[in-house]
Amino acid sequence: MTDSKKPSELAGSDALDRRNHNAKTDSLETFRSDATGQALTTNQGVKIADNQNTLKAGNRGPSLLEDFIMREKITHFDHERIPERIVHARGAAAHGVFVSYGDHSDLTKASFLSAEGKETPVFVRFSTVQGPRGSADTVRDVRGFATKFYTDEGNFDLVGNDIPIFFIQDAIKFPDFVHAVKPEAHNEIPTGQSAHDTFWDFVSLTPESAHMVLWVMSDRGIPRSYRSIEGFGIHTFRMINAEGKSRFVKFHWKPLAGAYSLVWDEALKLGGKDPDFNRRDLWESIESGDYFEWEFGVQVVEEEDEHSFDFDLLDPTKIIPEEVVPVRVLGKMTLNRNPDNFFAETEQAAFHPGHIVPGIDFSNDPLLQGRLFSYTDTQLLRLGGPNFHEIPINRPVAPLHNNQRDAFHRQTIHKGRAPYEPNSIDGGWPKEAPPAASGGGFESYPERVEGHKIRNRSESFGDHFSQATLFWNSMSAPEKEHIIGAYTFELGKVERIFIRERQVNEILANIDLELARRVAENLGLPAPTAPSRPTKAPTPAASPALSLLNRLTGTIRSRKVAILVADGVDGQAVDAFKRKLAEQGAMAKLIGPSPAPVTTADGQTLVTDAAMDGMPSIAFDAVFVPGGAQSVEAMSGSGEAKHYLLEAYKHLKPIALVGEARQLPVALGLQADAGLVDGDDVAAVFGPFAQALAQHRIWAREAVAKGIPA
Ligand code: HDE
Repeated sequence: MTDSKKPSELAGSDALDRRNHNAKTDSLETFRSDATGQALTTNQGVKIADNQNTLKAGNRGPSLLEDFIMREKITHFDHERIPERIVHARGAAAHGVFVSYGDHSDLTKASFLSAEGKETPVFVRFSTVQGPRGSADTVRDVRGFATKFYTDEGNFDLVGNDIPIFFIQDAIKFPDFVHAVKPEAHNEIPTGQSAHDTFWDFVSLTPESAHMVLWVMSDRGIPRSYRSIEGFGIHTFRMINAEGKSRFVKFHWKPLAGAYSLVWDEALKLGGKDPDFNRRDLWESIESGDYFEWEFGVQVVEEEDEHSFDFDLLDPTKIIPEEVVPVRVLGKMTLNRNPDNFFAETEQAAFHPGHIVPGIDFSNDPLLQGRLFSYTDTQLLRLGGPNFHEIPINRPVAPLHNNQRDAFHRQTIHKGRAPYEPNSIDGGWPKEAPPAASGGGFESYPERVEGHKIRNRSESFGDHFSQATLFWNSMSAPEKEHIIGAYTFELGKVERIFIRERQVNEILANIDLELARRVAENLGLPAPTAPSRPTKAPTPAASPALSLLNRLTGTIRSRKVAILVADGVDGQAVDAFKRKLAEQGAMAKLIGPSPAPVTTADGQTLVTDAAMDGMPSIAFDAVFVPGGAQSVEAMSGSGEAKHYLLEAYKHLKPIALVGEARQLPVALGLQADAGLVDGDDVAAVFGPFAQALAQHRIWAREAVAKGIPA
């Protein structure tokens, strides 16, 4: 019998052991509550004898106001919801650990980067931007990637995204942008999507958004997994070492799993069939010990090189191509523990780009400067007052003492008598800590600043298109096709034709005329023949690091494979394939015609993980169909099974078939290619199958289907 584990079994002792082991860096232990073996009580600690019935005047009589137990319970329930985040409402999070690869004190005096092997606990929340808390995970959108490092010098929050630039250059435009991308004001449609008039109205009137919108229309807008996104701090920050030497840095997270995405049709279907697709993947992977990992790095620019680029380092709509300034890798983050409680941890987590530690500082990026105001302000409403830093998930592990007092939900009980500084009554404590090479107080970098008080945008922020052209030039042929498809889909949903036209003529034509022409033709609009304003060729002309096809690892680690089984299946082939996948760190699920177990050709019972309609092919990276005459015959006659394979094929996934299953592609009219691997047995197919899977998709198949260049 195959030893496949159902997800429910993952909550067993293995997962618990792992969780306990990974909790060694847990700073929240004293706040966690375990009710095992405990009596049910009120919030006042009074034990409750009857949790089924309200206190009544007689068996059939009215309820009594004096029932403090019922009133307390209902009142608490009535107040269970807090305002959701105005952006990034939909999210999922995990705990983990950051390990420094070395002593990086030449760059920064931040202690979490000061020694090889130094461990710092982290909490990371991933999110989409537009949709509300209950919206689908796989919509086309930017993904938030917010990391809280609980360093021994205080919390450092890196509140980034999976795209290295932003829609706007100045914080004052953020409410406009968000109002435009949120659902339409009159009918609150569409949920979680940018494919509507107000979004395209705004961005077509806002050329600085051109670069970012192009990224969102690329495959980056529909990541396959949180594990497969890159992360970016976007703004230029500073790192400062113990000698006070400051350098500009851009923060990067590089996924060790590689970066790869869904195809659009999959993303749409997953929105309905599994709206929790990304959060489920995060949760289940961690429970099964398959952790999410990233390397953390920085692009470093010397202060004297600030003006040596053809864009402004303070402009958040620009990248520094990695070929120009390579990423210096500083350490590794592993997410290895799921939260115990979604609300207490994920929902109450309060991130803030202004949470920095000595050795890190801001630049004057006007978007960042505005964010430094917004994040505290938003928590005041969302978390009900200025004591949100006392909520367990937000507490630093570093000691915290000051004279801030009182306000809603204060938890600390201060023993001192003199909540002011200076004081002599409490011996002057707590006292200022002067800056020091390490362990001292925070000191802002003494940047020289002078200027007139003006509302203006620097001219150096004026080129909105050349880096969009750079991104377009850097895409592979399939990626370009997907971008054209995405603009066509989204603009096709825009009702006002003049908005479609403006996006094509005044934005796309300035990025690339071929892109503009293809989208115009798809929309039935006249194709522009010239840019609407003078454009500048990008330097470099292309950046290979931008193409997802160059971000694959060449392995099949963490990939998920559906094994289709029915009564009479060749159980040995199932076992052999699963073993080979496990050897390479990939995961298999057994998918049957129904949730019931199936019987193998040699009479064994095979417990399945799900039925075909419960775990459709869109939940997997590839499909394997073992032989077994009876099993294959059942599949040949089943619409569900045929659809499973056709859909996997349509989504460009590798399909391996052995034994009798070799007849299925012919029966389904599937054209042979490098991703359709068949053979006599598992040994014959596994090699080419794994090779195809490591390429993520069979792009040539799409090219053939659409009659486009591969
Ligand atoms: Fe945010 N952003 N943002 N943002 N942002 C919020 O803070 C804001 C921006 C980002 O998982 C809010 O706690 C302004 C850029 C992430 O909890 C709010 C501006 C980047 C998250 C806010 C920006 C981000 C937020 C809403 C323009 C990438 C989710 C709830 C100046 C570097 C964090 C909250 C989490 C959340 C304001 C632009 C990333 C309203 C004013 C650029 C990942 O404070």
